[in-house]
Amino acid sequence: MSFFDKNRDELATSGIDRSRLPPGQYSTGRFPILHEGPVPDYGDFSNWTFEVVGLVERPMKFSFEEFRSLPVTSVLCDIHCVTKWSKFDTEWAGVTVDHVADLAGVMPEAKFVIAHAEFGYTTNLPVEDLLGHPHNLLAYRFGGDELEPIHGGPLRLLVPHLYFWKSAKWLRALEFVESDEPGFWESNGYHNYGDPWKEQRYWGD
Ligand SMILES: Nc1nc2c(c(=O)[nH]1)N[C@H]1C(S)=C(S)[C@@H](COP(=O)(O)O)O[C@H]1N2
Ligand SMILES: [Mo]
Repeated sequence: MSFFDKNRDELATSGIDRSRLPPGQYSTGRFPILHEGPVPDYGDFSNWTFEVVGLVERPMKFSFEEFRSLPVTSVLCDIHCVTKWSKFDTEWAGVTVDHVADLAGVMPEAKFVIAHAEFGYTTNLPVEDLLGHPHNLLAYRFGGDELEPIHGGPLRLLVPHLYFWKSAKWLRALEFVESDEPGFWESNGYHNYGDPWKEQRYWGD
């Protein structure tokens, strides 16, 4: 029996319905670390900001303290990485994307969003995949603790219904735009959309 088949069977014994595992994935209890480039060091966060820009009625710029004073929501979700690991029942807390989008007032012309992270990392997704999904979070806590810098602290995007590369670590801005622009991995061979249930891993899948 292959590693993948065995892993899928083992899920049942841990009480997890195997239908929660997308095709070609295996479940892990670990939390692998995957990113391009260095981990930013923000010191006391006095220079850190988070912005909502582009096609919005009210562009937003939050300081660290301003962002942390927004209402906190907890999310329990499964995450799926294109490198084939999935992790079940991950616990996050932060501000819902919808809350911040409502503050900014996203214009109807906005069709896509570019998530901008530290050091120029970007990822793109359709507006309808960003807004109106209660699990989509601007996350700064994981498993009850402050999100570690190595996993994207002090702020990462969480879009659990797409492959995890869309969940940009060290998020600094959301930019609403009219036309799509492939982000970092999307320009380097990954699928433009990245639906784990359709195994949209690479261009052409
Ligand atoms: N800023 C930034 N965010 C990123 C990446 C990156 O290279 N830079 N890699 C993505 C990829 S490919 C994955 S699988 C996840 C990994 O998140 P983790 O290290 O917390 O598991 O982060 C995503 N977010
Ligand atoms: Mo990834």
